[in-house]
Amino acid sequence: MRIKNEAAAVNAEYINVDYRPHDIAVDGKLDAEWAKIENPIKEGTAPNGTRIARCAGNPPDADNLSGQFKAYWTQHALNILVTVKDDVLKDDGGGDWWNDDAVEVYLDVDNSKNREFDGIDDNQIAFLPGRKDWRHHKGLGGSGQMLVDFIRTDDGYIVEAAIPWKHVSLDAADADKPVAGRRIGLNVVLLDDDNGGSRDRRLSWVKDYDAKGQGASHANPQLWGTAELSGQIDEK
Ligand SMILES: [Ca+2]
Ligand SMILES: [Ca+2]
Ligand SMILES: [Ca+2]
Ligand SMILES: [Ca+2]
Repeated sequence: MRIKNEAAAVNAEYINVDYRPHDIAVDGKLDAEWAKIENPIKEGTAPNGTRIARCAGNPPDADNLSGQFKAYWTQHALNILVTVKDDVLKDDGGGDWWNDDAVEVYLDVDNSKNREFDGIDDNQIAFLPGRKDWRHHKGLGGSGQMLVDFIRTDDGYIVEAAIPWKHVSLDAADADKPVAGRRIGLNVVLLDDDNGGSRDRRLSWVKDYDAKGQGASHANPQLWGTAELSGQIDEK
Protein backbone atom coordinates (compact mmCIF):
# COMPACT_ATOMS: atom_id res chain seq x y z
CA MET A 1 0.00 0.00 0.00
CA ARG A 2 1.32 3.40 -0.89
CA ILE A 3 -0.26 4.82 2.25
CA LYS A 4 3.12 4.43 3.99
CA ASN A 5 4.39 7.35 1.93
CA GLU A 6 1.89 9.65 3.55
CA ALA A 7 3.24 13.05 4.49
CA ALA A 8 3.91 13.37 8.21
CA ALA A 9 2.29 16.76 8.70
CA VAL A 10 -1.47 17.16 8.66
CA ASN A 11 -2.54 20.42 7.08
CA ALA A 12 -4.72 22.84 8.96
CA GLU A 13 -7.52 22.20 6.49
CA TYR A 14 -8.84 18.82 7.46
CA ILE A 15 -12.17 17.03 7.24
CA ASN A 16 -13.50 13.62 8.15
CA VAL A 17 -15.28 11.86 5.30
CA ASP A 18 -17.92 9.37 6.37
CA TYR A 19 -18.74 6.07 4.67
CA ARG A 20 -22.02 5.37 2.86
CA PRO A 21 -23.00 2.20 0.99
CA HIS A 22 -24.29 3.89 -2.19
CA ASP A 23 -23.00 6.46 -4.66
CA ILE A 24 -25.06 9.49 -5.70
CA ALA A 25 -28.04 9.04 -7.99
CA VAL A 26 -27.65 10.79 -11.34
CA ASP A 27 -31.25 11.99 -11.48
CA GLY A 28 -31.07 15.77 -11.85
CA LYS A 29 -32.00 16.21 -8.19
CA LEU A 30 -30.05 16.88 -5.02
CA ASP A 31 -29.78 13.56 -3.19
CA ALA A 32 -31.46 13.48 0.21
CA GLU A 33 -28.42 11.77 1.77
CA TRP A 34 -26.40 14.98 1.72
CA ALA A 35 -28.55 16.49 4.49
CA LYS A 36 -27.12 13.83 6.82
CA ILE A 37 -23.47 14.42 5.87
CA GLU A 38 -21.60 16.74 8.21
CA ASN A 39 -17.89 16.22 7.52
CA PRO A 40 -16.71 17.09 11.01
CA ILE A 41 -13.57 19.17 11.00
CA LYS A 42 -11.01 19.32 13.76
CA GLU A 43 -12.60 22.20 15.62
CA GLY A 44 -16.35 21.68 15.50
CA THR A 45 -18.57 20.71 12.63
CA ALA A 46 -19.65 22.17 9.33
CA PRO A 47 -23.35 21.25 8.99
CA ASN A 48 -23.88 23.32 5.86
CA GLY A 49 -20.68 22.12 4.24
CA THR A 50 -17.08 23.22 4.33
CA ARG A 51 -16.66 26.73 2.97
CA ILE A 52 -14.60 27.38 -0.16
CA ALA A 53 -13.64 30.95 0.60
CA ARG A 54 -9.91 31.58 0.32
CA CYS A 55 -8.55 34.11 -2.13
CA ALA A 56 -5.92 36.79 -2.33
CA GLY A 57 -7.34 40.18 -1.32
CA ASN A 58 -10.98 40.79 -0.56
CA PRO A 59 -13.45 37.97 -1.20
CA PRO A 60 -16.21 38.66 -3.73
CA ASP A 61 -19.83 39.25 -2.68
CA ALA A 62 -21.47 35.97 -1.75
CA ASP A 63 -23.93 36.25 -4.66
CA ASN A 64 -21.08 36.82 -7.10
CA LEU A 65 -19.11 33.76 -6.06
CA SER A 66 -19.28 31.62 -2.93
CA GLY A 67 -19.69 27.98 -2.12
CA GLN A 68 -19.20 24.99 0.11
CA PHE A 69 -18.63 21.28 -0.26
CA LYS A 70 -19.47 17.98 1.40
CA ALA A 71 -18.06 14.53 0.76
CA TYR A 72 -18.60 10.87 1.60
CA TRP A 73 -16.92 7.71 0.39
CA THR A 74 -18.09 4.33 -0.86
CA GLN A 75 -16.07 1.32 -1.89
CA HIS A 76 -16.45 2.55 -5.47
CA ALA A 77 -15.93 6.29 -5.32
CA LEU A 78 -15.35 9.53 -3.50
CA ASN A 79 -18.71 11.30 -3.61
CA ILE A 80 -18.63 15.07 -3.48
CA LEU A 81 -21.28 17.80 -3.38
CA VAL A 82 -20.31 21.37 -4.28
CA THR A 83 -22.97 24.07 -3.88
CA VAL A 84 -22.08 27.29 -5.70
CA LYS A 85 -23.60 30.75 -5.73
CA ASP A 86 -22.70 32.51 -9.00
CA ASP A 87 -24.75 35.39 -10.39
CA VAL A 88 -23.95 34.88 -14.10
CA LEU A 89 -23.08 31.57 -15.74
CA LYS A 90 -20.64 31.69 -18.67
CA ASP A 91 -19.42 29.00 -21.04
CA ASP A 92 -17.47 30.59 -23.88
CA GLY A 93 -13.94 29.38 -23.14
CA GLY A 94 -13.88 26.58 -25.70
CA GLY A 95 -10.85 24.43 -24.98
CA ASP A 96 -9.76 26.87 -22.28
CA TRP A 97 -12.54 25.79 -19.93
CA TRP A 98 -10.58 27.27 -16.99
CA ASN A 99 -11.75 30.67 -18.24
CA ASP A 100 -15.39 29.66 -17.60
CA ASP A 101 -17.40 28.83 -14.51
CA ALA A 102 -16.11 25.59 -13.07
CA VAL A 103 -15.60 23.50 -9.96
CA GLU A 104 -12.18 21.88 -9.64
CA VAL A 105 -11.47 18.90 -7.38
CA TYR A 106 -7.85 18.01 -6.61
CA LEU A 107 -7.05 14.57 -5.21
CA ASP A 108 -3.73 13.17 -3.93
CA VAL A 109 -4.81 9.66 -3.11
CA ASP A 110 -1.71 8.56 -1.17
CA ASN A 111 -1.44 11.96 0.53
CA SER A 112 2.21 12.19 -0.52
CA LYS A 113 1.87 15.97 -0.89
CA ASN A 114 4.74 16.41 -3.31
CA ARG A 115 5.63 19.89 -4.56
CA GLU A 116 4.67 18.82 -8.08
CA PHE A 117 2.15 16.35 -9.45
CA ASP A 118 3.69 12.95 -8.71
CA GLY A 119 2.44 11.11 -11.79
CA ILE A 120 1.17 8.36 -9.49
CA ASP A 121 -2.13 9.44 -8.02
CA ASP A 122 -2.34 13.24 -8.07
CA ASN A 123 -5.37 14.40 -10.03
CA GLN A 124 -7.06 17.60 -11.20
CA ILE A 125 -10.66 17.12 -12.30
CA ALA A 126 -12.86 19.98 -13.52
CA PHE A 127 -16.66 20.00 -13.54
CA LEU A 128 -18.20 22.41 -16.05
CA PRO A 129 -21.82 23.41 -15.35
CA GLY A 130 -22.24 25.24 -18.68
CA ARG A 131 -21.52 22.06 -20.61
CA LYS A 132 -22.79 19.57 -18.05
CA ASP A 133 -19.46 17.83 -18.58
CA TRP A 134 -16.15 17.21 -16.83
CA ARG A 135 -12.46 17.08 -17.71
CA HIS A 136 -9.65 15.07 -16.19
CA HIS A 137 -7.15 17.84 -16.69
CA LYS A 138 -4.15 16.38 -14.91
CA GLY A 139 -3.66 12.95 -13.46
CA LEU A 140 -4.49 9.38 -14.17
CA GLY A 141 -7.85 9.27 -15.88
CA GLY A 142 -8.09 5.56 -15.25
CA SER A 143 -11.10 3.33 -15.68
CA GLY A 144 -14.34 3.59 -13.78
CA GLN A 145 -17.41 5.53 -14.73
CA MET A 146 -17.66 9.07 -13.38
CA LEU A 147 -21.16 9.87 -12.10
CA VAL A 148 -22.08 13.55 -12.30
CA ASP A 149 -25.26 15.56 -11.71
CA PHE A 150 -25.38 19.27 -12.57
CA ILE A 151 -28.33 21.06 -10.99
CA ARG A 152 -29.17 24.69 -11.83
CA THR A 153 -30.42 26.72 -8.86
CA ASP A 154 -31.93 30.21 -8.53
CA ASP A 155 -28.59 31.66 -7.45
CA GLY A 156 -26.03 29.38 -9.08
CA TYR A 157 -25.54 25.68 -9.47
CA ILE A 158 -24.81 22.40 -7.73
CA VAL A 159 -22.35 19.69 -8.73
CA GLU A 160 -22.85 16.18 -7.38
CA ALA A 161 -20.17 13.73 -8.43
CA ALA A 162 -18.95 10.24 -7.65
CA ILE A 163 -15.26 10.06 -8.62
CA PRO A 164 -14.36 6.37 -8.93
CA TRP A 165 -11.30 5.30 -6.94
CA LYS A 166 -10.17 3.41 -10.03
CA HIS A 167 -10.21 6.68 -11.91
CA VAL A 168 -7.69 8.26 -9.55
CA SER A 169 -5.47 5.18 -8.99
CA LEU A 170 -7.03 3.35 -6.04
CA ASP A 171 -8.55 -0.01 -6.88
CA ALA A 172 -11.18 -1.44 -4.56
CA ALA A 173 -10.29 -4.91 -5.81
CA ASP A 174 -6.59 -4.93 -4.96
CA ALA A 175 -4.49 -4.26 -1.87
CA ASP A 176 -4.40 -0.53 -2.51
CA LYS A 177 -8.02 0.14 -1.67
CA PRO A 178 -10.08 2.71 0.16
CA VAL A 179 -10.25 1.92 3.88
CA ALA A 180 -11.29 3.79 7.00
CA GLY A 181 -8.32 5.68 8.39
CA ARG A 182 -6.84 6.42 5.00
CA ARG A 183 -5.94 10.06 4.39
CA ILE A 184 -6.02 11.67 0.98
CA GLY A 185 -4.90 15.10 -0.16
CA LEU A 186 -7.85 17.25 -1.25
CA ASN A 187 -8.64 20.72 -2.46
CA VAL A 188 -11.80 22.17 -3.98
CA VAL A 189 -11.65 25.32 -6.11
CA LEU A 190 -14.35 27.53 -7.67
CA LEU A 191 -13.71 29.42 -10.92
CA ASP A 192 -15.91 32.30 -12.03
CA ASP A 193 -16.40 34.10 -15.33
CA ASP A 194 -19.29 36.60 -15.55
CA ASN A 195 -18.62 38.56 -18.75
CA GLY A 196 -17.02 36.15 -21.20
CA GLY A 197 -13.38 36.00 -22.16
CA SER A 198 -10.91 35.29 -19.40
CA ARG A 199 -11.71 34.18 -15.89
CA ASP A 200 -12.75 36.85 -13.39
CA ARG A 201 -12.08 35.27 -10.02
CA ARG A 202 -11.26 32.12 -8.10
CA LEU A 203 -11.85 30.73 -4.59
CA SER A 204 -10.08 27.81 -2.87
CA TRP A 205 -10.76 25.65 0.18
CA VAL A 206 -7.11 25.89 1.26
CA LYS A 207 -5.06 29.07 1.38
CA ASP A 208 -3.01 28.41 -1.71
CA TYR A 209 -2.02 31.62 -3.45
CA ASP A 210 1.56 32.71 -4.02
CA ALA A 211 3.29 36.04 -3.37
CA LYS A 212 1.78 37.47 -6.54
CA GLY A 213 -1.74 36.56 -5.42
CA GLN A 214 -2.05 33.80 -7.99
CA GLY A 215 -3.58 30.49 -7.06
CA ALA A 216 -0.75 27.95 -6.84
CA SER A 217 -2.39 24.69 -5.81
CA HIS A 218 -3.14 23.67 -9.42
CA ALA A 219 0.57 22.82 -9.66
CA ASN A 220 1.53 22.06 -6.05
CA PRO A 221 -0.20 19.24 -4.11
CA GLN A 222 1.80 20.19 -1.01
CA LEU A 223 -0.67 23.02 -0.51
CA TRP A 224 -3.76 20.80 -0.48
CA GLY A 225 -5.80 19.94 2.61
CA THR A 226 -6.50 16.50 4.00
CA ALA A 227 -9.59 14.31 4.03
CA GLU A 228 -9.63 11.28 6.33
CA LEU A 229 -11.91 8.39 5.40
CA SER A 230 -13.90 7.33 8.44
CA GLY A 231 -16.81 5.12 9.42
CA GLN A 232 -17.48 1.44 8.98
CA ILE A 233 -18.06 -0.43 5.75
CA ASP A 234 -21.47 -2.06 5.76
CA GLU A 235 -20.80 -5.43 4.12
CA LYS A 236 -24.42 -6.41 3.54
CA1 LIG B 1 -28.75 13.37 -7.72
CA1 LIG C 1 -20.07 35.54 -10.57
CA1 LIG D 1 0.38 11.46 -4.42
CA1 LIG E 1 -19.99 33.10 -13.46
